[in-house]
Amino acid sequence: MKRALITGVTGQDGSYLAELLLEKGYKVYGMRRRTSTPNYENVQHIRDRIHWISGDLNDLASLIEAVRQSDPDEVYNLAAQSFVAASWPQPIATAQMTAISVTHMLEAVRIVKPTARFYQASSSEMFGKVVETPQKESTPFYPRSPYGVAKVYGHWITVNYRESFNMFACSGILFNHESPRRGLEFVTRKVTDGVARIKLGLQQELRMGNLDSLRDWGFAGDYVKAMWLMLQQDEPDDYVISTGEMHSVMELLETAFSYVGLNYKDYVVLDPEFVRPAEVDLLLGDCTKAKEKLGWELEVGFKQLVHMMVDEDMKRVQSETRYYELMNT
Ligand code: NDP
Ligand code: GDR
Repeated sequence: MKRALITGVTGQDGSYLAELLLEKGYKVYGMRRRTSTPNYENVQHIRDRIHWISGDLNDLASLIEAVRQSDPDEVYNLAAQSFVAASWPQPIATAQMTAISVTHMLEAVRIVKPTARFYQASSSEMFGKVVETPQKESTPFYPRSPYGVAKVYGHWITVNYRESFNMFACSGILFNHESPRRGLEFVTRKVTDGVARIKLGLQQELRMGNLDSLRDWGFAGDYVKAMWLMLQQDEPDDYVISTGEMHSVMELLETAFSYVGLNYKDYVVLDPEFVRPAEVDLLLGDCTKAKEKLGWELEVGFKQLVHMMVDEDMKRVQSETRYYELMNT
């Protein structure tokens, strides 16, 4: 039985990856940090099948202990401060959790189990300002946020450990991927949750930032398969994972609102609070290498993804409403 350690297992990607590895018969160790109010929402359905280890990215001793306890064949380093907008008001915390923490994790693996295969969650946000389009593994980085800068560090330190210590370390440069488990502050989920609340009469408007930005949005369930595939190859390498299609935030709004018979123009209010100090105008990935070398294929397209997320948010908001009505009768 193969053993895997996942950091960030309670997040969107961690939950899909844990499901995938459990299906494949892995013994899955999930590292989670201590919080005053633990949140297992994304992994509730598999909570009993995960071996839980307490640890924090900022605490190297706890990471060493996590690797020692799990004795992993594969380590998936997904934990990070992952919200780009929060990286301006919290640039130092972001550097610690998204950049330096990668060295912590690599050191823990190098010291305790250097033969373990290592996956680093890198990001299309590293491409930032458009230098070349579509963006591929060889496209130079030009990050536009403290988050993007931190991810560039995480990417290069992973490459450096591979080249310095001969570790099997891979960096997956993943473009935006979404799901009903996406955090509520990210744009797709903010929109699908807003659509559900507006449709059900619980909210009157949706306050948004830059509607012109273009993103290459895929489904998280498809993307975690690529993470696994990267660690099954003969040689470690870095891969772009994307759909090769891009859509604007405006198209996202149109797709989500029209699905429930509404016109987004009647509800969307532009709010400077959600406009970023520097924007990544356009992200479009070329994942030819992943298709050819990993045999990776995506299954869920943009429209299907948005509809899936609206459906799930409609169900969730309806059941929350019923619950509060019951509590108040
Ligand atoms: P989420 O924000 O959903 O999950 C982040 C996870 O990291 C959570 O489990 C969180 O725990 C954990 N975490 C945060 N800080 C710490 C800490 N100090 N110690 C231990 N755990 C911590 O992110 P996603 O699942 O969307 O993304 C996974 C990774 O992939 C991230 O590194 C992200 O930057 C990267 N990425 C994501 C993309 C996307 O489109 N989703 C695209 C490219 C890269 P808690 O539940 O306690 O908050
Ligand atoms: P992003 O995702 O920054 O690409 O990072 P996000 O969904 O936050 O923003 C996408 C685009 O939408 C624009 N936008 C808004 N965004 C939010 N959150 N809220 C709004 O109201 C709003 N209005 C417009 C943004 O300006 C931006 O252009 C995600 C994260 O998952 C990262 O961790 C990951 O590395 C990258 O994707 C790839």
